[in-house]
This record gives sequence, C-alpha cells and structure tokens, in this order.
Amino acid sequence: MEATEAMTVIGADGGSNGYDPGLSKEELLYCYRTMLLVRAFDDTCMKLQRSGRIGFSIPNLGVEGMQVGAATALRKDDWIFPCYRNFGMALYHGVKPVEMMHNMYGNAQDSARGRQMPVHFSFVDPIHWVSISSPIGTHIPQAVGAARAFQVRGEDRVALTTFGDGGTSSLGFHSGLNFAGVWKAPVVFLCQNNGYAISCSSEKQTASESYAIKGKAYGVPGVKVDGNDLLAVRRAVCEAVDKARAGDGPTLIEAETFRMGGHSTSDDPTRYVPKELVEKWAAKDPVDRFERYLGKRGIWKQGDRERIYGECMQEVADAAKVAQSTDAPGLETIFSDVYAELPEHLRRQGRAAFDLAARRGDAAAGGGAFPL
Ligand SMILES: Cc1ncc(C[n+]2csc(CCOP(=O)(O)OP(=O)(O)O)c2C)c(N)n1
Repeated sequence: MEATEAMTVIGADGGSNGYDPGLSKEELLYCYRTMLLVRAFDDTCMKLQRSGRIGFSIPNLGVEGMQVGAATALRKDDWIFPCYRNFGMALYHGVKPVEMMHNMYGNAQDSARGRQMPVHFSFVDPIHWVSISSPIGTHIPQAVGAARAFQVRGEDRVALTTFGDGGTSSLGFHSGLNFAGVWKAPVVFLCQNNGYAISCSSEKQTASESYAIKGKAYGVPGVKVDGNDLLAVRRAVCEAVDKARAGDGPTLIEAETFRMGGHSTSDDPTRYVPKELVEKWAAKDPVDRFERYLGKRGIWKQGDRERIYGECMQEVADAAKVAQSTDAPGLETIFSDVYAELPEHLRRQGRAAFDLAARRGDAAAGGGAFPL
C-alpha cells in the first residue's frame, strides 16, 4: 500500500471488497453499538455543557468509525496513549460511560480526582489507557518509551498512540518516530487526519503530500486508510499491530476522516470550515456506511438504529445522573495518589491550608468557572 493512497474495504453503498474482518455477527453489532454510544455520550455532554453542568467537552462526530475500528485490533494487555478525540476506543474495551462521566464532572470518583481537564480520561482496567496529555504530541514519545520497555522486557505487548493531523507538527512526533524507527519498537502511530487542528486546515499544516509519508524519513512505513471505513481501519491497524508484535517494528497509519463538529464546546467551526466541505463529508458518515454494510450482510434492519441509540442515550443519561450526584473531591485529595508517604513539610502546609479554607468557608469545590 502506498503512503498516498487510502485503503478502503466498505464502499459507499455498503458493499465490501471481500476482506474478511474475522468478526462474528455479535462483534460487528457491538462495533455498531459502540459508535452509537460515542454519539450518545457526545450529544449528552454538549447538552450538559450548554446547560452549565460541566465545563468542557470534545466532540467526536464523524470520527467514531476509526476509533472503533482501531480498538478492535488491540488486546486488553496492550497500552493506548490516546489523544482527547478518541474515547470510542475506551468504550469499546469496556470502560463504562459512568467512569467517563465522573471525569467530565471532576468528582470524587474521577480516576484523576478532578485534577485533569474533562475528557482527559485515565484507566488502568479494563485497558491501559494512559492519562491524556493536553500539550499536543507529548504522549507520542511516551508511547515509544513504553513500547521500548515491552521490547526490553521481552513482552509481546504493543503500544498504540493516536494524534491529530496537527500532532504531526509537534516535537513529540519527531522524537517519537525517530526513536521508534531506531529501536524498531512495537508501537503503532495512528494519525487521525480530521482536516483541521482547531481552525488550521491541512493545507496550512504541512506541505507534505500526505501525513503517512512522513514516516519514511524515520524508517517507519506509512499507510493511508479511509478513516470513515471501520473495517479498513481495523485491517490497517491489525496488520500494523501484528507486525509490531512479531518484532518487525512500527507503522505510521494516517486515517483520513473529518471532524464534523467543533474542535471543542468552546469553538464555532462555522467561522472557518466551508459548508460544502461539511456536506461532502456528511455523505461519508462512518455510522451510515457501516450500517449499510450490516444491512447487506442481513444483520441490520430498519428501526435498529433508533432502538440502539435510545438505549445508549438512556445509559449515558443514567451515568450523568450518578456523576452529578457524586461529591466533589475533598480539598485533602490534592495529596492523594501523589506520595506513598506524604513528606512532613507538605503535611504541615496542607494542614495550614485546610484550616484556613475551613475558616474562610470558601473551600467548597465547584465555585470557580472553568477557564476555557
Ligand atoms: C503544544 C500545544 N500547542 C498548542 C495547543 C493548543 N491546541 C489544543 S488542541 C489543538 C489542535 C490539535 O489539532 P490536531 O492535532 O489536528 O487534533 P484534533 O483536535 O484535530 O483532533 C491545539 C493547537 C496545545 N494543546 N499544545
């Protein structure tokens, strides 16, 4: 496969090129449901943000297919170093919407105890999901470091890292790909080329003929895949993962897709994304496309989407209710999970700060507006 040609499995009408994904009917339906669960989580977060219940969210509309397709290629003991627009991979591997909602609210049940931004999830179980890094690209060398550690220890795990088209302009992309190439580390670089880095279009991002081709200079083979085709992404990531596990080194995959919503809840994409471009990509919607494929295989019928989406919305609404009624983290949790044994000087400073907060009565969490 050339780094400039996008590989496709499912055609626009839902017909397939004959590639056997090796997934059962139940597994295919689970992929479909997971994409709808991503959509339900997004829809709900947008409403929660607009009604002032959470501070911030990142829409995934249009990129659900690549997330779920990629997730199918990983084992539970592999590690994911994700970007913020990728939580479908976590849902696929069994993370519950309520665990994600705890992070959206930054409450006492949030795995980061409210010390991370919303959508910056971290999970140890059921999959190794490394806490999302806000500074773009900094997690790429982290993934390579982890992959190098698997290699040195003789473990057959793989690290998969995802980043946007903008992430390829980061220093982390350079150092990560460079060392992955040198070490032949078992890592898969998955670039979600969704057309924009906030308002910066791909034409302004790079003069390179593709993102996939950027791997060549580092000795990392690059492939380009249709990111709205769940099975094509599965195929490309499976091949890259198998290669990495076999000791044959890293791959850079460019999944060509489109961000159909804003960058975040703080953004108005109508100010910079041409309407025609949105219409063009709407016709390639990954859920519609996969649905047509399932229909052709006789495992989807009219009414299934409404029923499944309704179930997903209910699951997410229940999750939001639980997260909203969960207490905020106590002030003392600024020290939790940081030190095994808290040093004496911090214990002293903490005591003074907590006493002062209690006396002034302004220590209740939730009083401050989110800055973004
Ligand atoms: C080092 C750094 N520079 C700038 C930012 C501000 N920023 C946040 S998201 C973003 C866009 C990233 O775009 P891309 O990597 O294409 O991912 P996408 O949001 O499109 O999924 C930028 C520039 C940042 N977080 N970190």
